[in-house]
Amino acid sequence: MGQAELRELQLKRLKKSVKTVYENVPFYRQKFKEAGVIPEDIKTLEDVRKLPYTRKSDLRDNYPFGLFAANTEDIVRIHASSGTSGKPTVVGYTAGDINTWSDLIARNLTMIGLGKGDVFQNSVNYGLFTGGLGFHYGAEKIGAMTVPAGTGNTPRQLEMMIDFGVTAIHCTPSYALYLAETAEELDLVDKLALKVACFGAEPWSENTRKQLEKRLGIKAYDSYGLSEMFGPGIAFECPEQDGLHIWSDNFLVEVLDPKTGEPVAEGEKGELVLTSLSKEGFINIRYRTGDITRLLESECACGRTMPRISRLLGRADDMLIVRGINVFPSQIQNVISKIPQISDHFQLVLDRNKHLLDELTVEVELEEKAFTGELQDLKAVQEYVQRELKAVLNIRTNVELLEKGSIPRTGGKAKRIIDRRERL
Ligand code: DLL
Repeated sequence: MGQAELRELQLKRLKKSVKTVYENVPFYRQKFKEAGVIPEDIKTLEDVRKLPYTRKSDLRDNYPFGLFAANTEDIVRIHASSGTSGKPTVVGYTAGDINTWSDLIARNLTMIGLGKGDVFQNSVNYGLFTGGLGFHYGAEKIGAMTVPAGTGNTPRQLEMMIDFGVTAIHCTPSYALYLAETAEELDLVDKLALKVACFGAEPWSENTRKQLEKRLGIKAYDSYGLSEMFGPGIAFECPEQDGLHIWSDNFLVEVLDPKTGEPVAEGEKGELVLTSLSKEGFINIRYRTGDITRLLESECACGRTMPRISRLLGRADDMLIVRGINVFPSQIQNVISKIPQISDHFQLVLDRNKHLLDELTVEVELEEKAFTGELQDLKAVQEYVQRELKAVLNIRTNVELLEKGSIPRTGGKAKRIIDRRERL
């Protein structure tokens, strides 16, 4: 689609999205009122900047269905995010949304040469996580034989891949590394018929791409998405592997300075802010994704006219992704500050174990009068802290008790996070 035509379509869809949320979602109507804006103020695409932002906390505050723009009886599916703090963030889809989303995934898979005759193994979680059903419907739409493998039991996954003649796989890049390791151990690599893989949902580097392509004999493509905008399928690499095409007929793309909210200069990095243009169930206006990227200005050698973003360059906030679960250091701080046996100083150490899984160690300092009540020795205190953290984070952490004063103090900001994980 040419630029003029695309902009015309975007504006038409933007006006519709804005009008729908204004009429159907009290949260948006209130926010628009506070910002002094009404749907009729949107006359050009640039007018999107008059609209207020939406953040993850808005979804939580309106849990579960408060931001839905369609009647709940028209919602045919929900998904929820993997976040750990408080309530999950819930998103809803109408039948039309499921169709649009499947089309988007189909578009991505077609772009990398998949279609009828391919056998597509979907090795991600099929629960509330959007990666499972999202990819599944898209893979069926292109006519691929789709294997809903889910996660776990890696030798069995490899057996299926060989027996079914799997040509394409979708999983997280960290799981792909584990799959490769297991295939090598079992001497199965030569028996695989894999051509391509789609990896996403967490950061991974060019080095990992090269490594996985070599070890598995595949071409590996980066896939970006987030639950608040359908799930996977938002941006995807073409065979050029030079940035991800972002489907801006469905999402209005802004890249802003996370601190000032001003658009960054052409090609500079900033926070990706997205507005839904084609959704019905849950329409998100100027959503602050927290993801840092940049818009690639040059035209893509593949000839597609949709804009491209670079692979993700980090996060605007300090969210950590530990084994696929979003962890905020502030949550850990909250737990720690409530336990009298330990001081408020802490450090988070992230490592990758021999199975390439993330290990989070929370280093804390023992207070002088630590042993009280039932907690009479180091082990009891350690297990107590571990339990308290698990209750909030939903993941197991290692807890290391240190002598008071061991964690470095600085006049400025404390360095809370030591990430020893090699960039995947
Ligand atoms: O992770 C959707 C998805 C599923 C994408 C399968 C790709 C494949 P959430 O659980 O809501 O949704 O997490 C979204 O994960 O804001 C990014 O910070 C991060 N993320 C997603 N894709 C990538 C990627 C799914 N390719 C959050 N590279 C996003 C780096 C990614 N980070």
